[in-house]
Amino acid sequence: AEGLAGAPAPFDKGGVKVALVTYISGGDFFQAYQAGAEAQARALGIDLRVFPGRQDAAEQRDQIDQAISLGVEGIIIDHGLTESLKDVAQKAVDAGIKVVAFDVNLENEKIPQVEQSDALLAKLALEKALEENGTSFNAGYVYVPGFAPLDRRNAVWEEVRKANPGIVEKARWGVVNDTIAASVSDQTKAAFQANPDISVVFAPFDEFARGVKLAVEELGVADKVKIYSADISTADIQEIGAEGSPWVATVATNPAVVGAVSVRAVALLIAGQDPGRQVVVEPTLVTQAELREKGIKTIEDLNAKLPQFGESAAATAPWIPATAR
Ligand code: SR1
Repeated sequence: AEGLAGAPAPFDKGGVKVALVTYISGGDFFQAYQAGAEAQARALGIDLRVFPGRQDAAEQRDQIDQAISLGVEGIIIDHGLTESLKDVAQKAVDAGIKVVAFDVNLENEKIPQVEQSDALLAKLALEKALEENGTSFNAGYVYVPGFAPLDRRNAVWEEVRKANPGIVEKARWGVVNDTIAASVSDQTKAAFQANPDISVVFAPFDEFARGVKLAVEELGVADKVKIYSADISTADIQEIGAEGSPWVATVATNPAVVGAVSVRAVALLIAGQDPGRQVVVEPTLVTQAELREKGIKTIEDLNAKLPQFGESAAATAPWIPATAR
């Protein structure tokens, strides 16, 4: 194994084993997150073992056990459900393994939380919705409780609704499975058939937004609906920017940057350094109008045109090499 010159132990010798245990492995966000984590791991000489989740809580628990048995020095737990993970996460901590959580609350003060400032993300998306639609409209809302980022975004949705009684939530739907966009599309059709007067949909996950867009286009009501979301990918940029697209704004980080930050956070812990209890990557509002005006077609274009999108100062140290985005 290649050591990293000038790095603290054990990175000076190389070959540090870290596990990335995911809950959701499909979809653009999670693929880009993993690619960013792998790039940062390579730059640090980390031997990163990826355990792909299949939206299966029991399998994810089992994978954390496998990582413990493998003798890893760090584990990144990426999403999942608190109740099914907190005891096995504690088992890893008790075994002396450094653990970082991305978007899952493991109720453990030894485990730093990486997040995208979900409260700010939801606030920026909903401010844009209010700016464009006023404070009275019939809304659809896509939400699945139990996922930390969605729960944090939901808290803001509830506050905004309370502050604006003219916003009527006509229907709520959502699912996290292995075909999220297709399933949400089917649910959206049923919701719109029962509530044809919905004009705004808050869908704070790009797989949700993609499903809603597909459904309203198939129903022929895309010109009467506006979708506000979270997340972005090159495929999303094309969907948002397309002629007549109802998907008008999203608030997002670059998921590859979040993956890199997660690896840096666990590397700091392994080196005996403190990444902080909350490791936050700030999101950016991206509108359909801006994508069209600036001719942004890909994530690389976004990195170039919005510099704050393509990098984060979270969990950095002079000995940690930056990675190409
Ligand atoms: C089911 S949770 C989905 C969210 O996780 C990440 O935070 C992404 O932003 C995505 O929206």
